[in-house]
Amino acid sequence: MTETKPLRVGMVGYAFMGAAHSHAWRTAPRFFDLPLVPELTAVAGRNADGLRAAASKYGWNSVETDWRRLIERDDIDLIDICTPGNTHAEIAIAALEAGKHVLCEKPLANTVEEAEKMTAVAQAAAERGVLSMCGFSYRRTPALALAKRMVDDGRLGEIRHVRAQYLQDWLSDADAPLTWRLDKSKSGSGSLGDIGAHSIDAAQWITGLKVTGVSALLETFVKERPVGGDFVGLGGHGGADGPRGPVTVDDAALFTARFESTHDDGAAAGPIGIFEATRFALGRKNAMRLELNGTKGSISFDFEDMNSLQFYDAALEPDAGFRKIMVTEPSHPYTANWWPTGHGLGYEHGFTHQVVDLVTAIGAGEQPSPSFADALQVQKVLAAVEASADNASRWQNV
Ligand code: SOE
Repeated sequence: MTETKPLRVGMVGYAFMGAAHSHAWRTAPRFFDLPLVPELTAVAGRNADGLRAAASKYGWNSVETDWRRLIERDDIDLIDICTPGNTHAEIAIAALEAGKHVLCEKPLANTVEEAEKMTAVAQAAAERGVLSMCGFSYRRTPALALAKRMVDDGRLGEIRHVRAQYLQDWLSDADAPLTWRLDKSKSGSGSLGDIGAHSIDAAQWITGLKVTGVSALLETFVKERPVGGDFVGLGGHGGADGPRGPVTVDDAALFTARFESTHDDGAAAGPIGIFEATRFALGRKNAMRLELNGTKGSISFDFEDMNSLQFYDAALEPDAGFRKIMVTEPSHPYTANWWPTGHGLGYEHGFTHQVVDLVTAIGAGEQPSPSFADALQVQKVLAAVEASADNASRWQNV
């Protein structure tokens, strides 16, 4: 019995995404047969006490208070970047140039320029067998992976409409404190890049079509927030009368989009889309929703009911209505490795499936998906949305 080689991971950052990724690195080899066995070799962060606590809680073998040490160490094969967007380019480029595979959280970067540089370095590294992926984890939700399978199998026919909403409400309280997600120099944008990016990637991936143009509207409802306060989850509550700092990103993003056509001769237009991303949809906690309407059928997904997919099949009698598919059958994506039919999965499983697909691709020496080039396309859409919102003409080609 040959010993399976380890894949020694060095993770940068240990907050929410660090926790989700740690869980995924530990769990993936326990439920899936992988060509390499992930090892939680080291976690890096700036605060030594917080870092040691996280290493102990999530099971990392060692700590580094400077991420550059992870790049220098020869006992690390892959760098997992779970830090704010303004750090992605420097870390990913250094890691790839040092011959380490990279998993980088979304969005890939804070600007198209950074994303282009990262993509060029990643493509050169891939020729040396050094591979990379961007962490658009919702692709690994079984119901969305099933939607992709159904579109690819022609069950919806030609797609006419894409309707994507990503609704959260953790900033509805005007006194929720100023965090890095509200500082453009760190996050790049607000709801647009943090959650809208997921909708853009999922829509492009499932339809197989790129966005070619947008017309957008961005809004910042609360212009200043408390500098400190009790941070709870992503938001929390700061003092109403303490010092306040400026919010420099969007609170909500709305945009229409055109997708490329499947007809090279331009005989028919591609799908048209409408996107909404906000953290002010009071009562909506993590409602990542996607509906596609095609010529043969429609699908509708809501992450707040993530183990099911609504499907309307035009081939059935018109009054058949939408059917609720419980995406828990062994024939569905990823589900055979977990529980018997009907028992369902959670948010964290998307990250575990992301590790499964990444490690499987690395083991096979194949380009993982989404690549940095796929993530660059999302970055171009984000930039076009911002340019359109800033531009009176409102229409921006991507
Ligand atoms: C916050 O909006 C957030 O944590 C995003 O940053 C994640 O990408 C998403 O999976 C959940 O919500």
